[in-house]
Amino acid sequence: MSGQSNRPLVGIVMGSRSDWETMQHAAQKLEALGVPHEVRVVSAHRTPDVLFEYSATAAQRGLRAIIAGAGGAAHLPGMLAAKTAVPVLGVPVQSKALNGLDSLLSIVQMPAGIPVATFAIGQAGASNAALFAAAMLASDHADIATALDAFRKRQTDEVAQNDDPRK
Ligand code: RP5
Repeated sequence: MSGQSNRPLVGIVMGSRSDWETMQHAAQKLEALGVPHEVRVVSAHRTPDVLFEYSATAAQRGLRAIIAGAGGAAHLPGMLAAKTAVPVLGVPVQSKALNGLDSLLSIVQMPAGIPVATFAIGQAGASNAALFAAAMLASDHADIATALDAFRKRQTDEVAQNDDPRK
């Protein structure tokens, strides 16, 4: 499928505005790859009704993946996944108290039956969740496939051109 509309294909959600410092890296990657996306703060415990509405309508609104970042008792990705079959990509935000290990374990340890794909803690996880979402979309969206290929090639070239760490 090519010939894109601007209708969001990916939703980036986070439990708090304080997660944006991390989650902006997902948004930047999607922006760079030309993936239409939306960004929302949706809290599992502060705005549970919004969470239910968001996930229950995600598929019909055209979302094909949801990148969900949360810290601490990070139940947001799992709760979203409970209410939608749209793939949920969980990003553990680095919490102050436990450096994000609590977030990671909260997100990764989903009981069998409701999957959440879990990425690295912090910025790397946010970036990779976006790249993963783009890869999921690439087979149906030629322009995203081309942008992803170009990104990978640039990354490879940069390493090859700077392969002497003393310089
Ligand atoms: C979680 O609690 C959020 O995802 C955030 O990472 C963490 C702290 O939230 P704030 O107290 O900064 O709003 O719900």
